[in-house]
Amino acid sequence: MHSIINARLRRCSGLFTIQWLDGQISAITPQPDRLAAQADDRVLDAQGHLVIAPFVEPHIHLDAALTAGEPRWNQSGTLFEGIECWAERKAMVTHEDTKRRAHETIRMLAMHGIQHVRTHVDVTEPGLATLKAMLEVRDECRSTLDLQIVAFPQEGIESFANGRALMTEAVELGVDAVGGIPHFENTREQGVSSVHFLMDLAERHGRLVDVHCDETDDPSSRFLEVLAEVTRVKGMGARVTASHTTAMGSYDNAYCSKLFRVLRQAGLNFISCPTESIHLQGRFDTYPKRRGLTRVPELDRAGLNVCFAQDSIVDPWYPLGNGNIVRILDAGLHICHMLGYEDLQRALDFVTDHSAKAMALDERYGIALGRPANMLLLSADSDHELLRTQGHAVVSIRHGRVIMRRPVAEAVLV
Ligand code: 17E
Ligand code: FE2
Repeated sequence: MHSIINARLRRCSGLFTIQWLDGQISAITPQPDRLAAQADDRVLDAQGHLVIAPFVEPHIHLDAALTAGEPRWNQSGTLFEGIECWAERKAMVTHEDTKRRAHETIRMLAMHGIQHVRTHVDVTEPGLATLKAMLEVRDECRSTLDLQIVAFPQEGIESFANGRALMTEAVELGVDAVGGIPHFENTREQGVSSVHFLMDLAERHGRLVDVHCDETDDPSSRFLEVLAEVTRVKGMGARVTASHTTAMGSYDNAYCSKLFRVLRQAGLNFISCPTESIHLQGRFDTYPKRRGLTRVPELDRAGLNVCFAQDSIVDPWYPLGNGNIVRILDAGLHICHMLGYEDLQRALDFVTDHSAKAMALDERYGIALGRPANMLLLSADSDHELLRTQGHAVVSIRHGRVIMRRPVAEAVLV
């Protein structure tokens, strides 16, 4: 295939023809009229539907995917019991088991039009066998998607034996980003020192940062201010992401008005995992029950970059999931009171451009001349309509080749 006709582009009126050559977009031409379908299998007729850059999954745990119930189910539904179940499953992981589950999950993501993925990989494991398996997966899946790996200290940096050394070794093995989990460290001081440690490590080795930060309903979990301030001082804003920050849903407004000043100065990115957080948070409440999400619309209105992610697929923290990021967007918009007209016009930003920005994909992403010919044909002609119809990516093109087709079946009333 080398072109798409009758394509609608987001934020543009009219229809377009998109052409590519040697895996790169070579022309984007406005069409004065709708073109007749051609009997040429090198030309795809978009029929007026949207053509967009691929969906992005900026936060998932591929190493734990497809392990729910092994060896036991998370009965309380809390983050902490999830971590305990995972510690038991982790003791049984093998190289082949990790790779098989990761590849199977990557196939689910690709079937939903995702071509860029950031996965956290647990490095609180002496020997780092899981990380070594995932580094192989990163190479093996290149024809399907681009994978970024975060060194994620699930059981802490300061409160896990040799935590600092494991993080350093993970960076030397070639991870793309450095992670953290300050709210899980044994003390507030350890949480703070873990953030300083991981930021220095990332700066020294030129890596991105993505921290599980304040993933709790505890309003006194305030590590985001530390992460943001260190980010500001180091001038690393575009390269740093705070994931979850669910405690912000429990901070009072007076503290948030001060916090947001620091966040704006730092300019870091945010990732919210709405299905995961609505499931894991609020667990210590009776009624009223907190939603347990960060302040997504407020961060967005403050000019900060926010995106949505899946986090889990059938793991100790979340028993569902199928790779469909549009389902996550749907849930996120509902939970965050973001079904207003303006939000629906631009809803896909939260699973495309914003996520690409958080992953620092830069020139590797977007429908523009000279960029990789990576794109999706959607089943609808607007963001609003895709959500309303619970639509899908129906064709996924990568480096100019079709890698996924989804037949669209319509119900017939009889
Ligand atoms: N680990 C963690 O600390 N938090 C999560 N939401 C998941 C794993 C999925
Ligand atoms: Fe996570």
